[in-house]
Amino acid sequence: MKDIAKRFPENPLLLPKDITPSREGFQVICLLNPGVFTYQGKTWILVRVAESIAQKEGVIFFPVLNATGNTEIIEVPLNDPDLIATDARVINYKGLDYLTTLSHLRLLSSDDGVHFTENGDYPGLFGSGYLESFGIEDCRVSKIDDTYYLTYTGVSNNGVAVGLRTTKNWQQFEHKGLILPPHNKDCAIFEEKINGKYYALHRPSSVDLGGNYMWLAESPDALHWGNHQCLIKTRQGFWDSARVGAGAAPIKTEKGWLEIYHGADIKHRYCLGAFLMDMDDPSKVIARSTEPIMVPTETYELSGFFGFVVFTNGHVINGDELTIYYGAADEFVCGARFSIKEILATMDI
Ligand code: MAN
Repeated sequence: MKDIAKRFPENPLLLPKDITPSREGFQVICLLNPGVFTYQGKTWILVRVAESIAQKEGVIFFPVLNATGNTEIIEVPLNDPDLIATDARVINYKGLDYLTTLSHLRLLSSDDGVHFTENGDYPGLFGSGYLESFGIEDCRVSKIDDTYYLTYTGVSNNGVAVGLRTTKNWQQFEHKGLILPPHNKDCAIFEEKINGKYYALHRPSSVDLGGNYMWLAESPDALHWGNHQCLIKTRQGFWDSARVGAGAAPIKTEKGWLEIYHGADIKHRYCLGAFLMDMDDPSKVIARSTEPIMVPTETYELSGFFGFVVFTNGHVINGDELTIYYGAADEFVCGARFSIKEILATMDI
């Protein structure tokens, strides 16, 4: 299927081998889903680094952080009847879920938006505390005034939830704890207050009634969130029939707030789409794309750690040009450009 993304010819921009593991004995398995921001004239990505240790035949190892912040390795024989390992990302052992990899976030910067390098002055961000013992993932970065708000997925055996850290200089961070309890992820804070309030998109999951829908919340201080409203649902028979979740912060356009989001179907194919919210009242959805604006089509999107995935949670805007950075096949970092006008033209406004 043809889409309207103009992929970088240099894709994939980053592969797991381009990053040094966080500690000896670890291997980087995936580099994915970067948050994006500009700082000191450069483009920065806060990339999710998913690590594990070298696997041995007949055994599965999975790393978790313990209470002191050190890594522990859990080892289970593959033929253990209490082990269910059918998804590359998650396993179930003795009735409990674990992740096959442990993620942290790494800062890389670039002058041209294509070639990214790490700089020792900006260390990585790691899970901390018992609510992040399975790592931190998929960070959205929103800048409001001179503060960067980092909303990320904190994972532990207590559930999958949204954590917040803030920074002004990318060297000192304030840990604000969980702002949305499990099960919740894909949280993006609007980069401007609307009528004096902060707004955020987020994705709680409700398995019995409801589903994996996108919600809107408001807050007086970006810490305490309330007045939750259900905004965007999955659509049966569509490319976004199983789950939907916000990308990065909404983009302010003449027509309203434009959000690029991911939608997955029951076969776990992840595409990107868009919807538009009213400028003064984002709980009003004005339009939504019927067809995806980006579909996994390239080899690096179709095959990798978890194939058939394009997933974005970071972008840079320059006039009409939207540059998204995205995780391809849950393994590589890639880039693509769009015209904002062209995205808006795909929607019935
Ligand atoms: C899903 C996937 C994984 C992720 C877990 C926890 O299974 O998105 O990549 O690690 O959720 O967030």
